[in-house]
Amino acid sequence: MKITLKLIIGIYVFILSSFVGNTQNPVIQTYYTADPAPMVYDGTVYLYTSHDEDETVKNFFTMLDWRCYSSTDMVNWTDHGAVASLKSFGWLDKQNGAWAPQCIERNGKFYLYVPIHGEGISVLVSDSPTGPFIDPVGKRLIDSDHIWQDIDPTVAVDDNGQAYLYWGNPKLWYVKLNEDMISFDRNIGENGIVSVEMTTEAFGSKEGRDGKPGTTYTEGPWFYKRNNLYYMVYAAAGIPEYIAYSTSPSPEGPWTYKGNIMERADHLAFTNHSGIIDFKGNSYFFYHTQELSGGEGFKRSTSIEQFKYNSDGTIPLIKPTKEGVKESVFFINPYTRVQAETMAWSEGVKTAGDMQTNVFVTKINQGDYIKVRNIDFGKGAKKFEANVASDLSGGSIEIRIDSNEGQLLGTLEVTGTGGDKNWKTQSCKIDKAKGVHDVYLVFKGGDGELFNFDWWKFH
Ligand code: FUB
Repeated sequence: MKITLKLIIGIYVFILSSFVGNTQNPVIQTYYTADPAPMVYDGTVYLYTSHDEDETVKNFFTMLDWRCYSSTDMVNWTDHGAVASLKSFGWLDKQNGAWAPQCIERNGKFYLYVPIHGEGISVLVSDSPTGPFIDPVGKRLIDSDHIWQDIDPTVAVDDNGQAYLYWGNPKLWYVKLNEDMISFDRNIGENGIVSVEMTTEAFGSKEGRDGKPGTTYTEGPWFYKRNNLYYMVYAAAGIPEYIAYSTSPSPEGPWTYKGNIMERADHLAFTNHSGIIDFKGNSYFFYHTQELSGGEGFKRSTSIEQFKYNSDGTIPLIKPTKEGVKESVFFINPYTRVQAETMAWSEGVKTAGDMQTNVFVTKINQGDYIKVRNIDFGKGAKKFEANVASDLSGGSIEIRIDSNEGQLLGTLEVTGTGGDKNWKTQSCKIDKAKGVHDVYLVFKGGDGELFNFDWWKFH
């Protein structure tokens, strides 16, 4: 291996971060984000999530929209806002039920498959992974007679071009999608819908809710192919749920039960829901917990663990951790605009807007902060600039490195801009910063909300 300066700096940052104890999970702190569905596209991971509202209504899942985040390094996530919602469907008269989504790209179009609890599974389409998504069908996609069981769609396109959509709780069904991805082959199963045989060989054994012998399969399937083996990962034996999986030599089964991936634990929620990807040579397991401040069974948040497949393709038991992904696979360049809503961790703040209206950081109060990991200052930065908006007198941004109380490089005094959407770029000199650091933007000011924050850049 070539020993380069970057490699030495990387090892230094890694060792340092192990000492200061990087907490990376849950990966989004500004909203509750459940049912993670990662998609790798064009060197970027897009993370689609359902969204548990801050206020739970009638002690049940309160879920109105689907959110999207992206990352190129697996530690800093950029918020793209709510990319679709129940309102995306003109025919739908529903105030709740935006459950677990999955998005997939085909021929330059992005298909977002979503369940609406009690209304079955529908699809939205966009020219961009971050929307806007529109309804190409005008009604639900899966027109089954078991609409309440039609949740948790998962989609993959096989090497021969055949796309499969699996879903279901507590049974598992699939359709073979046509190339348009918004209709399916009606010549198989029952009007196109194939019911998977739920045997204990396929999905493990557990006593069913009716007291009769059943399988562990419960919901939240995640279907994919890797090295000629097909995987079905799912929430099992609920509730509380753990994550188990089965494999098959073909996309249509027969499936063989392979056991647990993530066991139950007190700090996990009563549901769990997973997604798995390979990205830049590493494998990542996405799941949800109730670990974010204020979290509980109806306020869940996405976490990620890196893992390695065993040599025979089996998946090891994965432990939920607070540290999550330890090493980033990319350093952030601070000399181009970085969106303020790109962060590895934050305290106190929220984001607002969407990709069409501009996403920004808001609800900034005294003492809140944003952490951005692994910023490569190279030979040195001397100036910091930020695009901000404040209808009051503003506040300030302390630019610190390696901890929220770490070395102070400089302070940007944010002055009023005449409106909380009246964006102005303001700047300050900083002490020269060199090498790779985690940057903490710490907000200071008086009572109440200080300003909105759109992007930043070093010079
Ligand atoms: O988020 C609502 C439901 O809870 C999902 O559809 C299930 O997979 C479970 O996570």
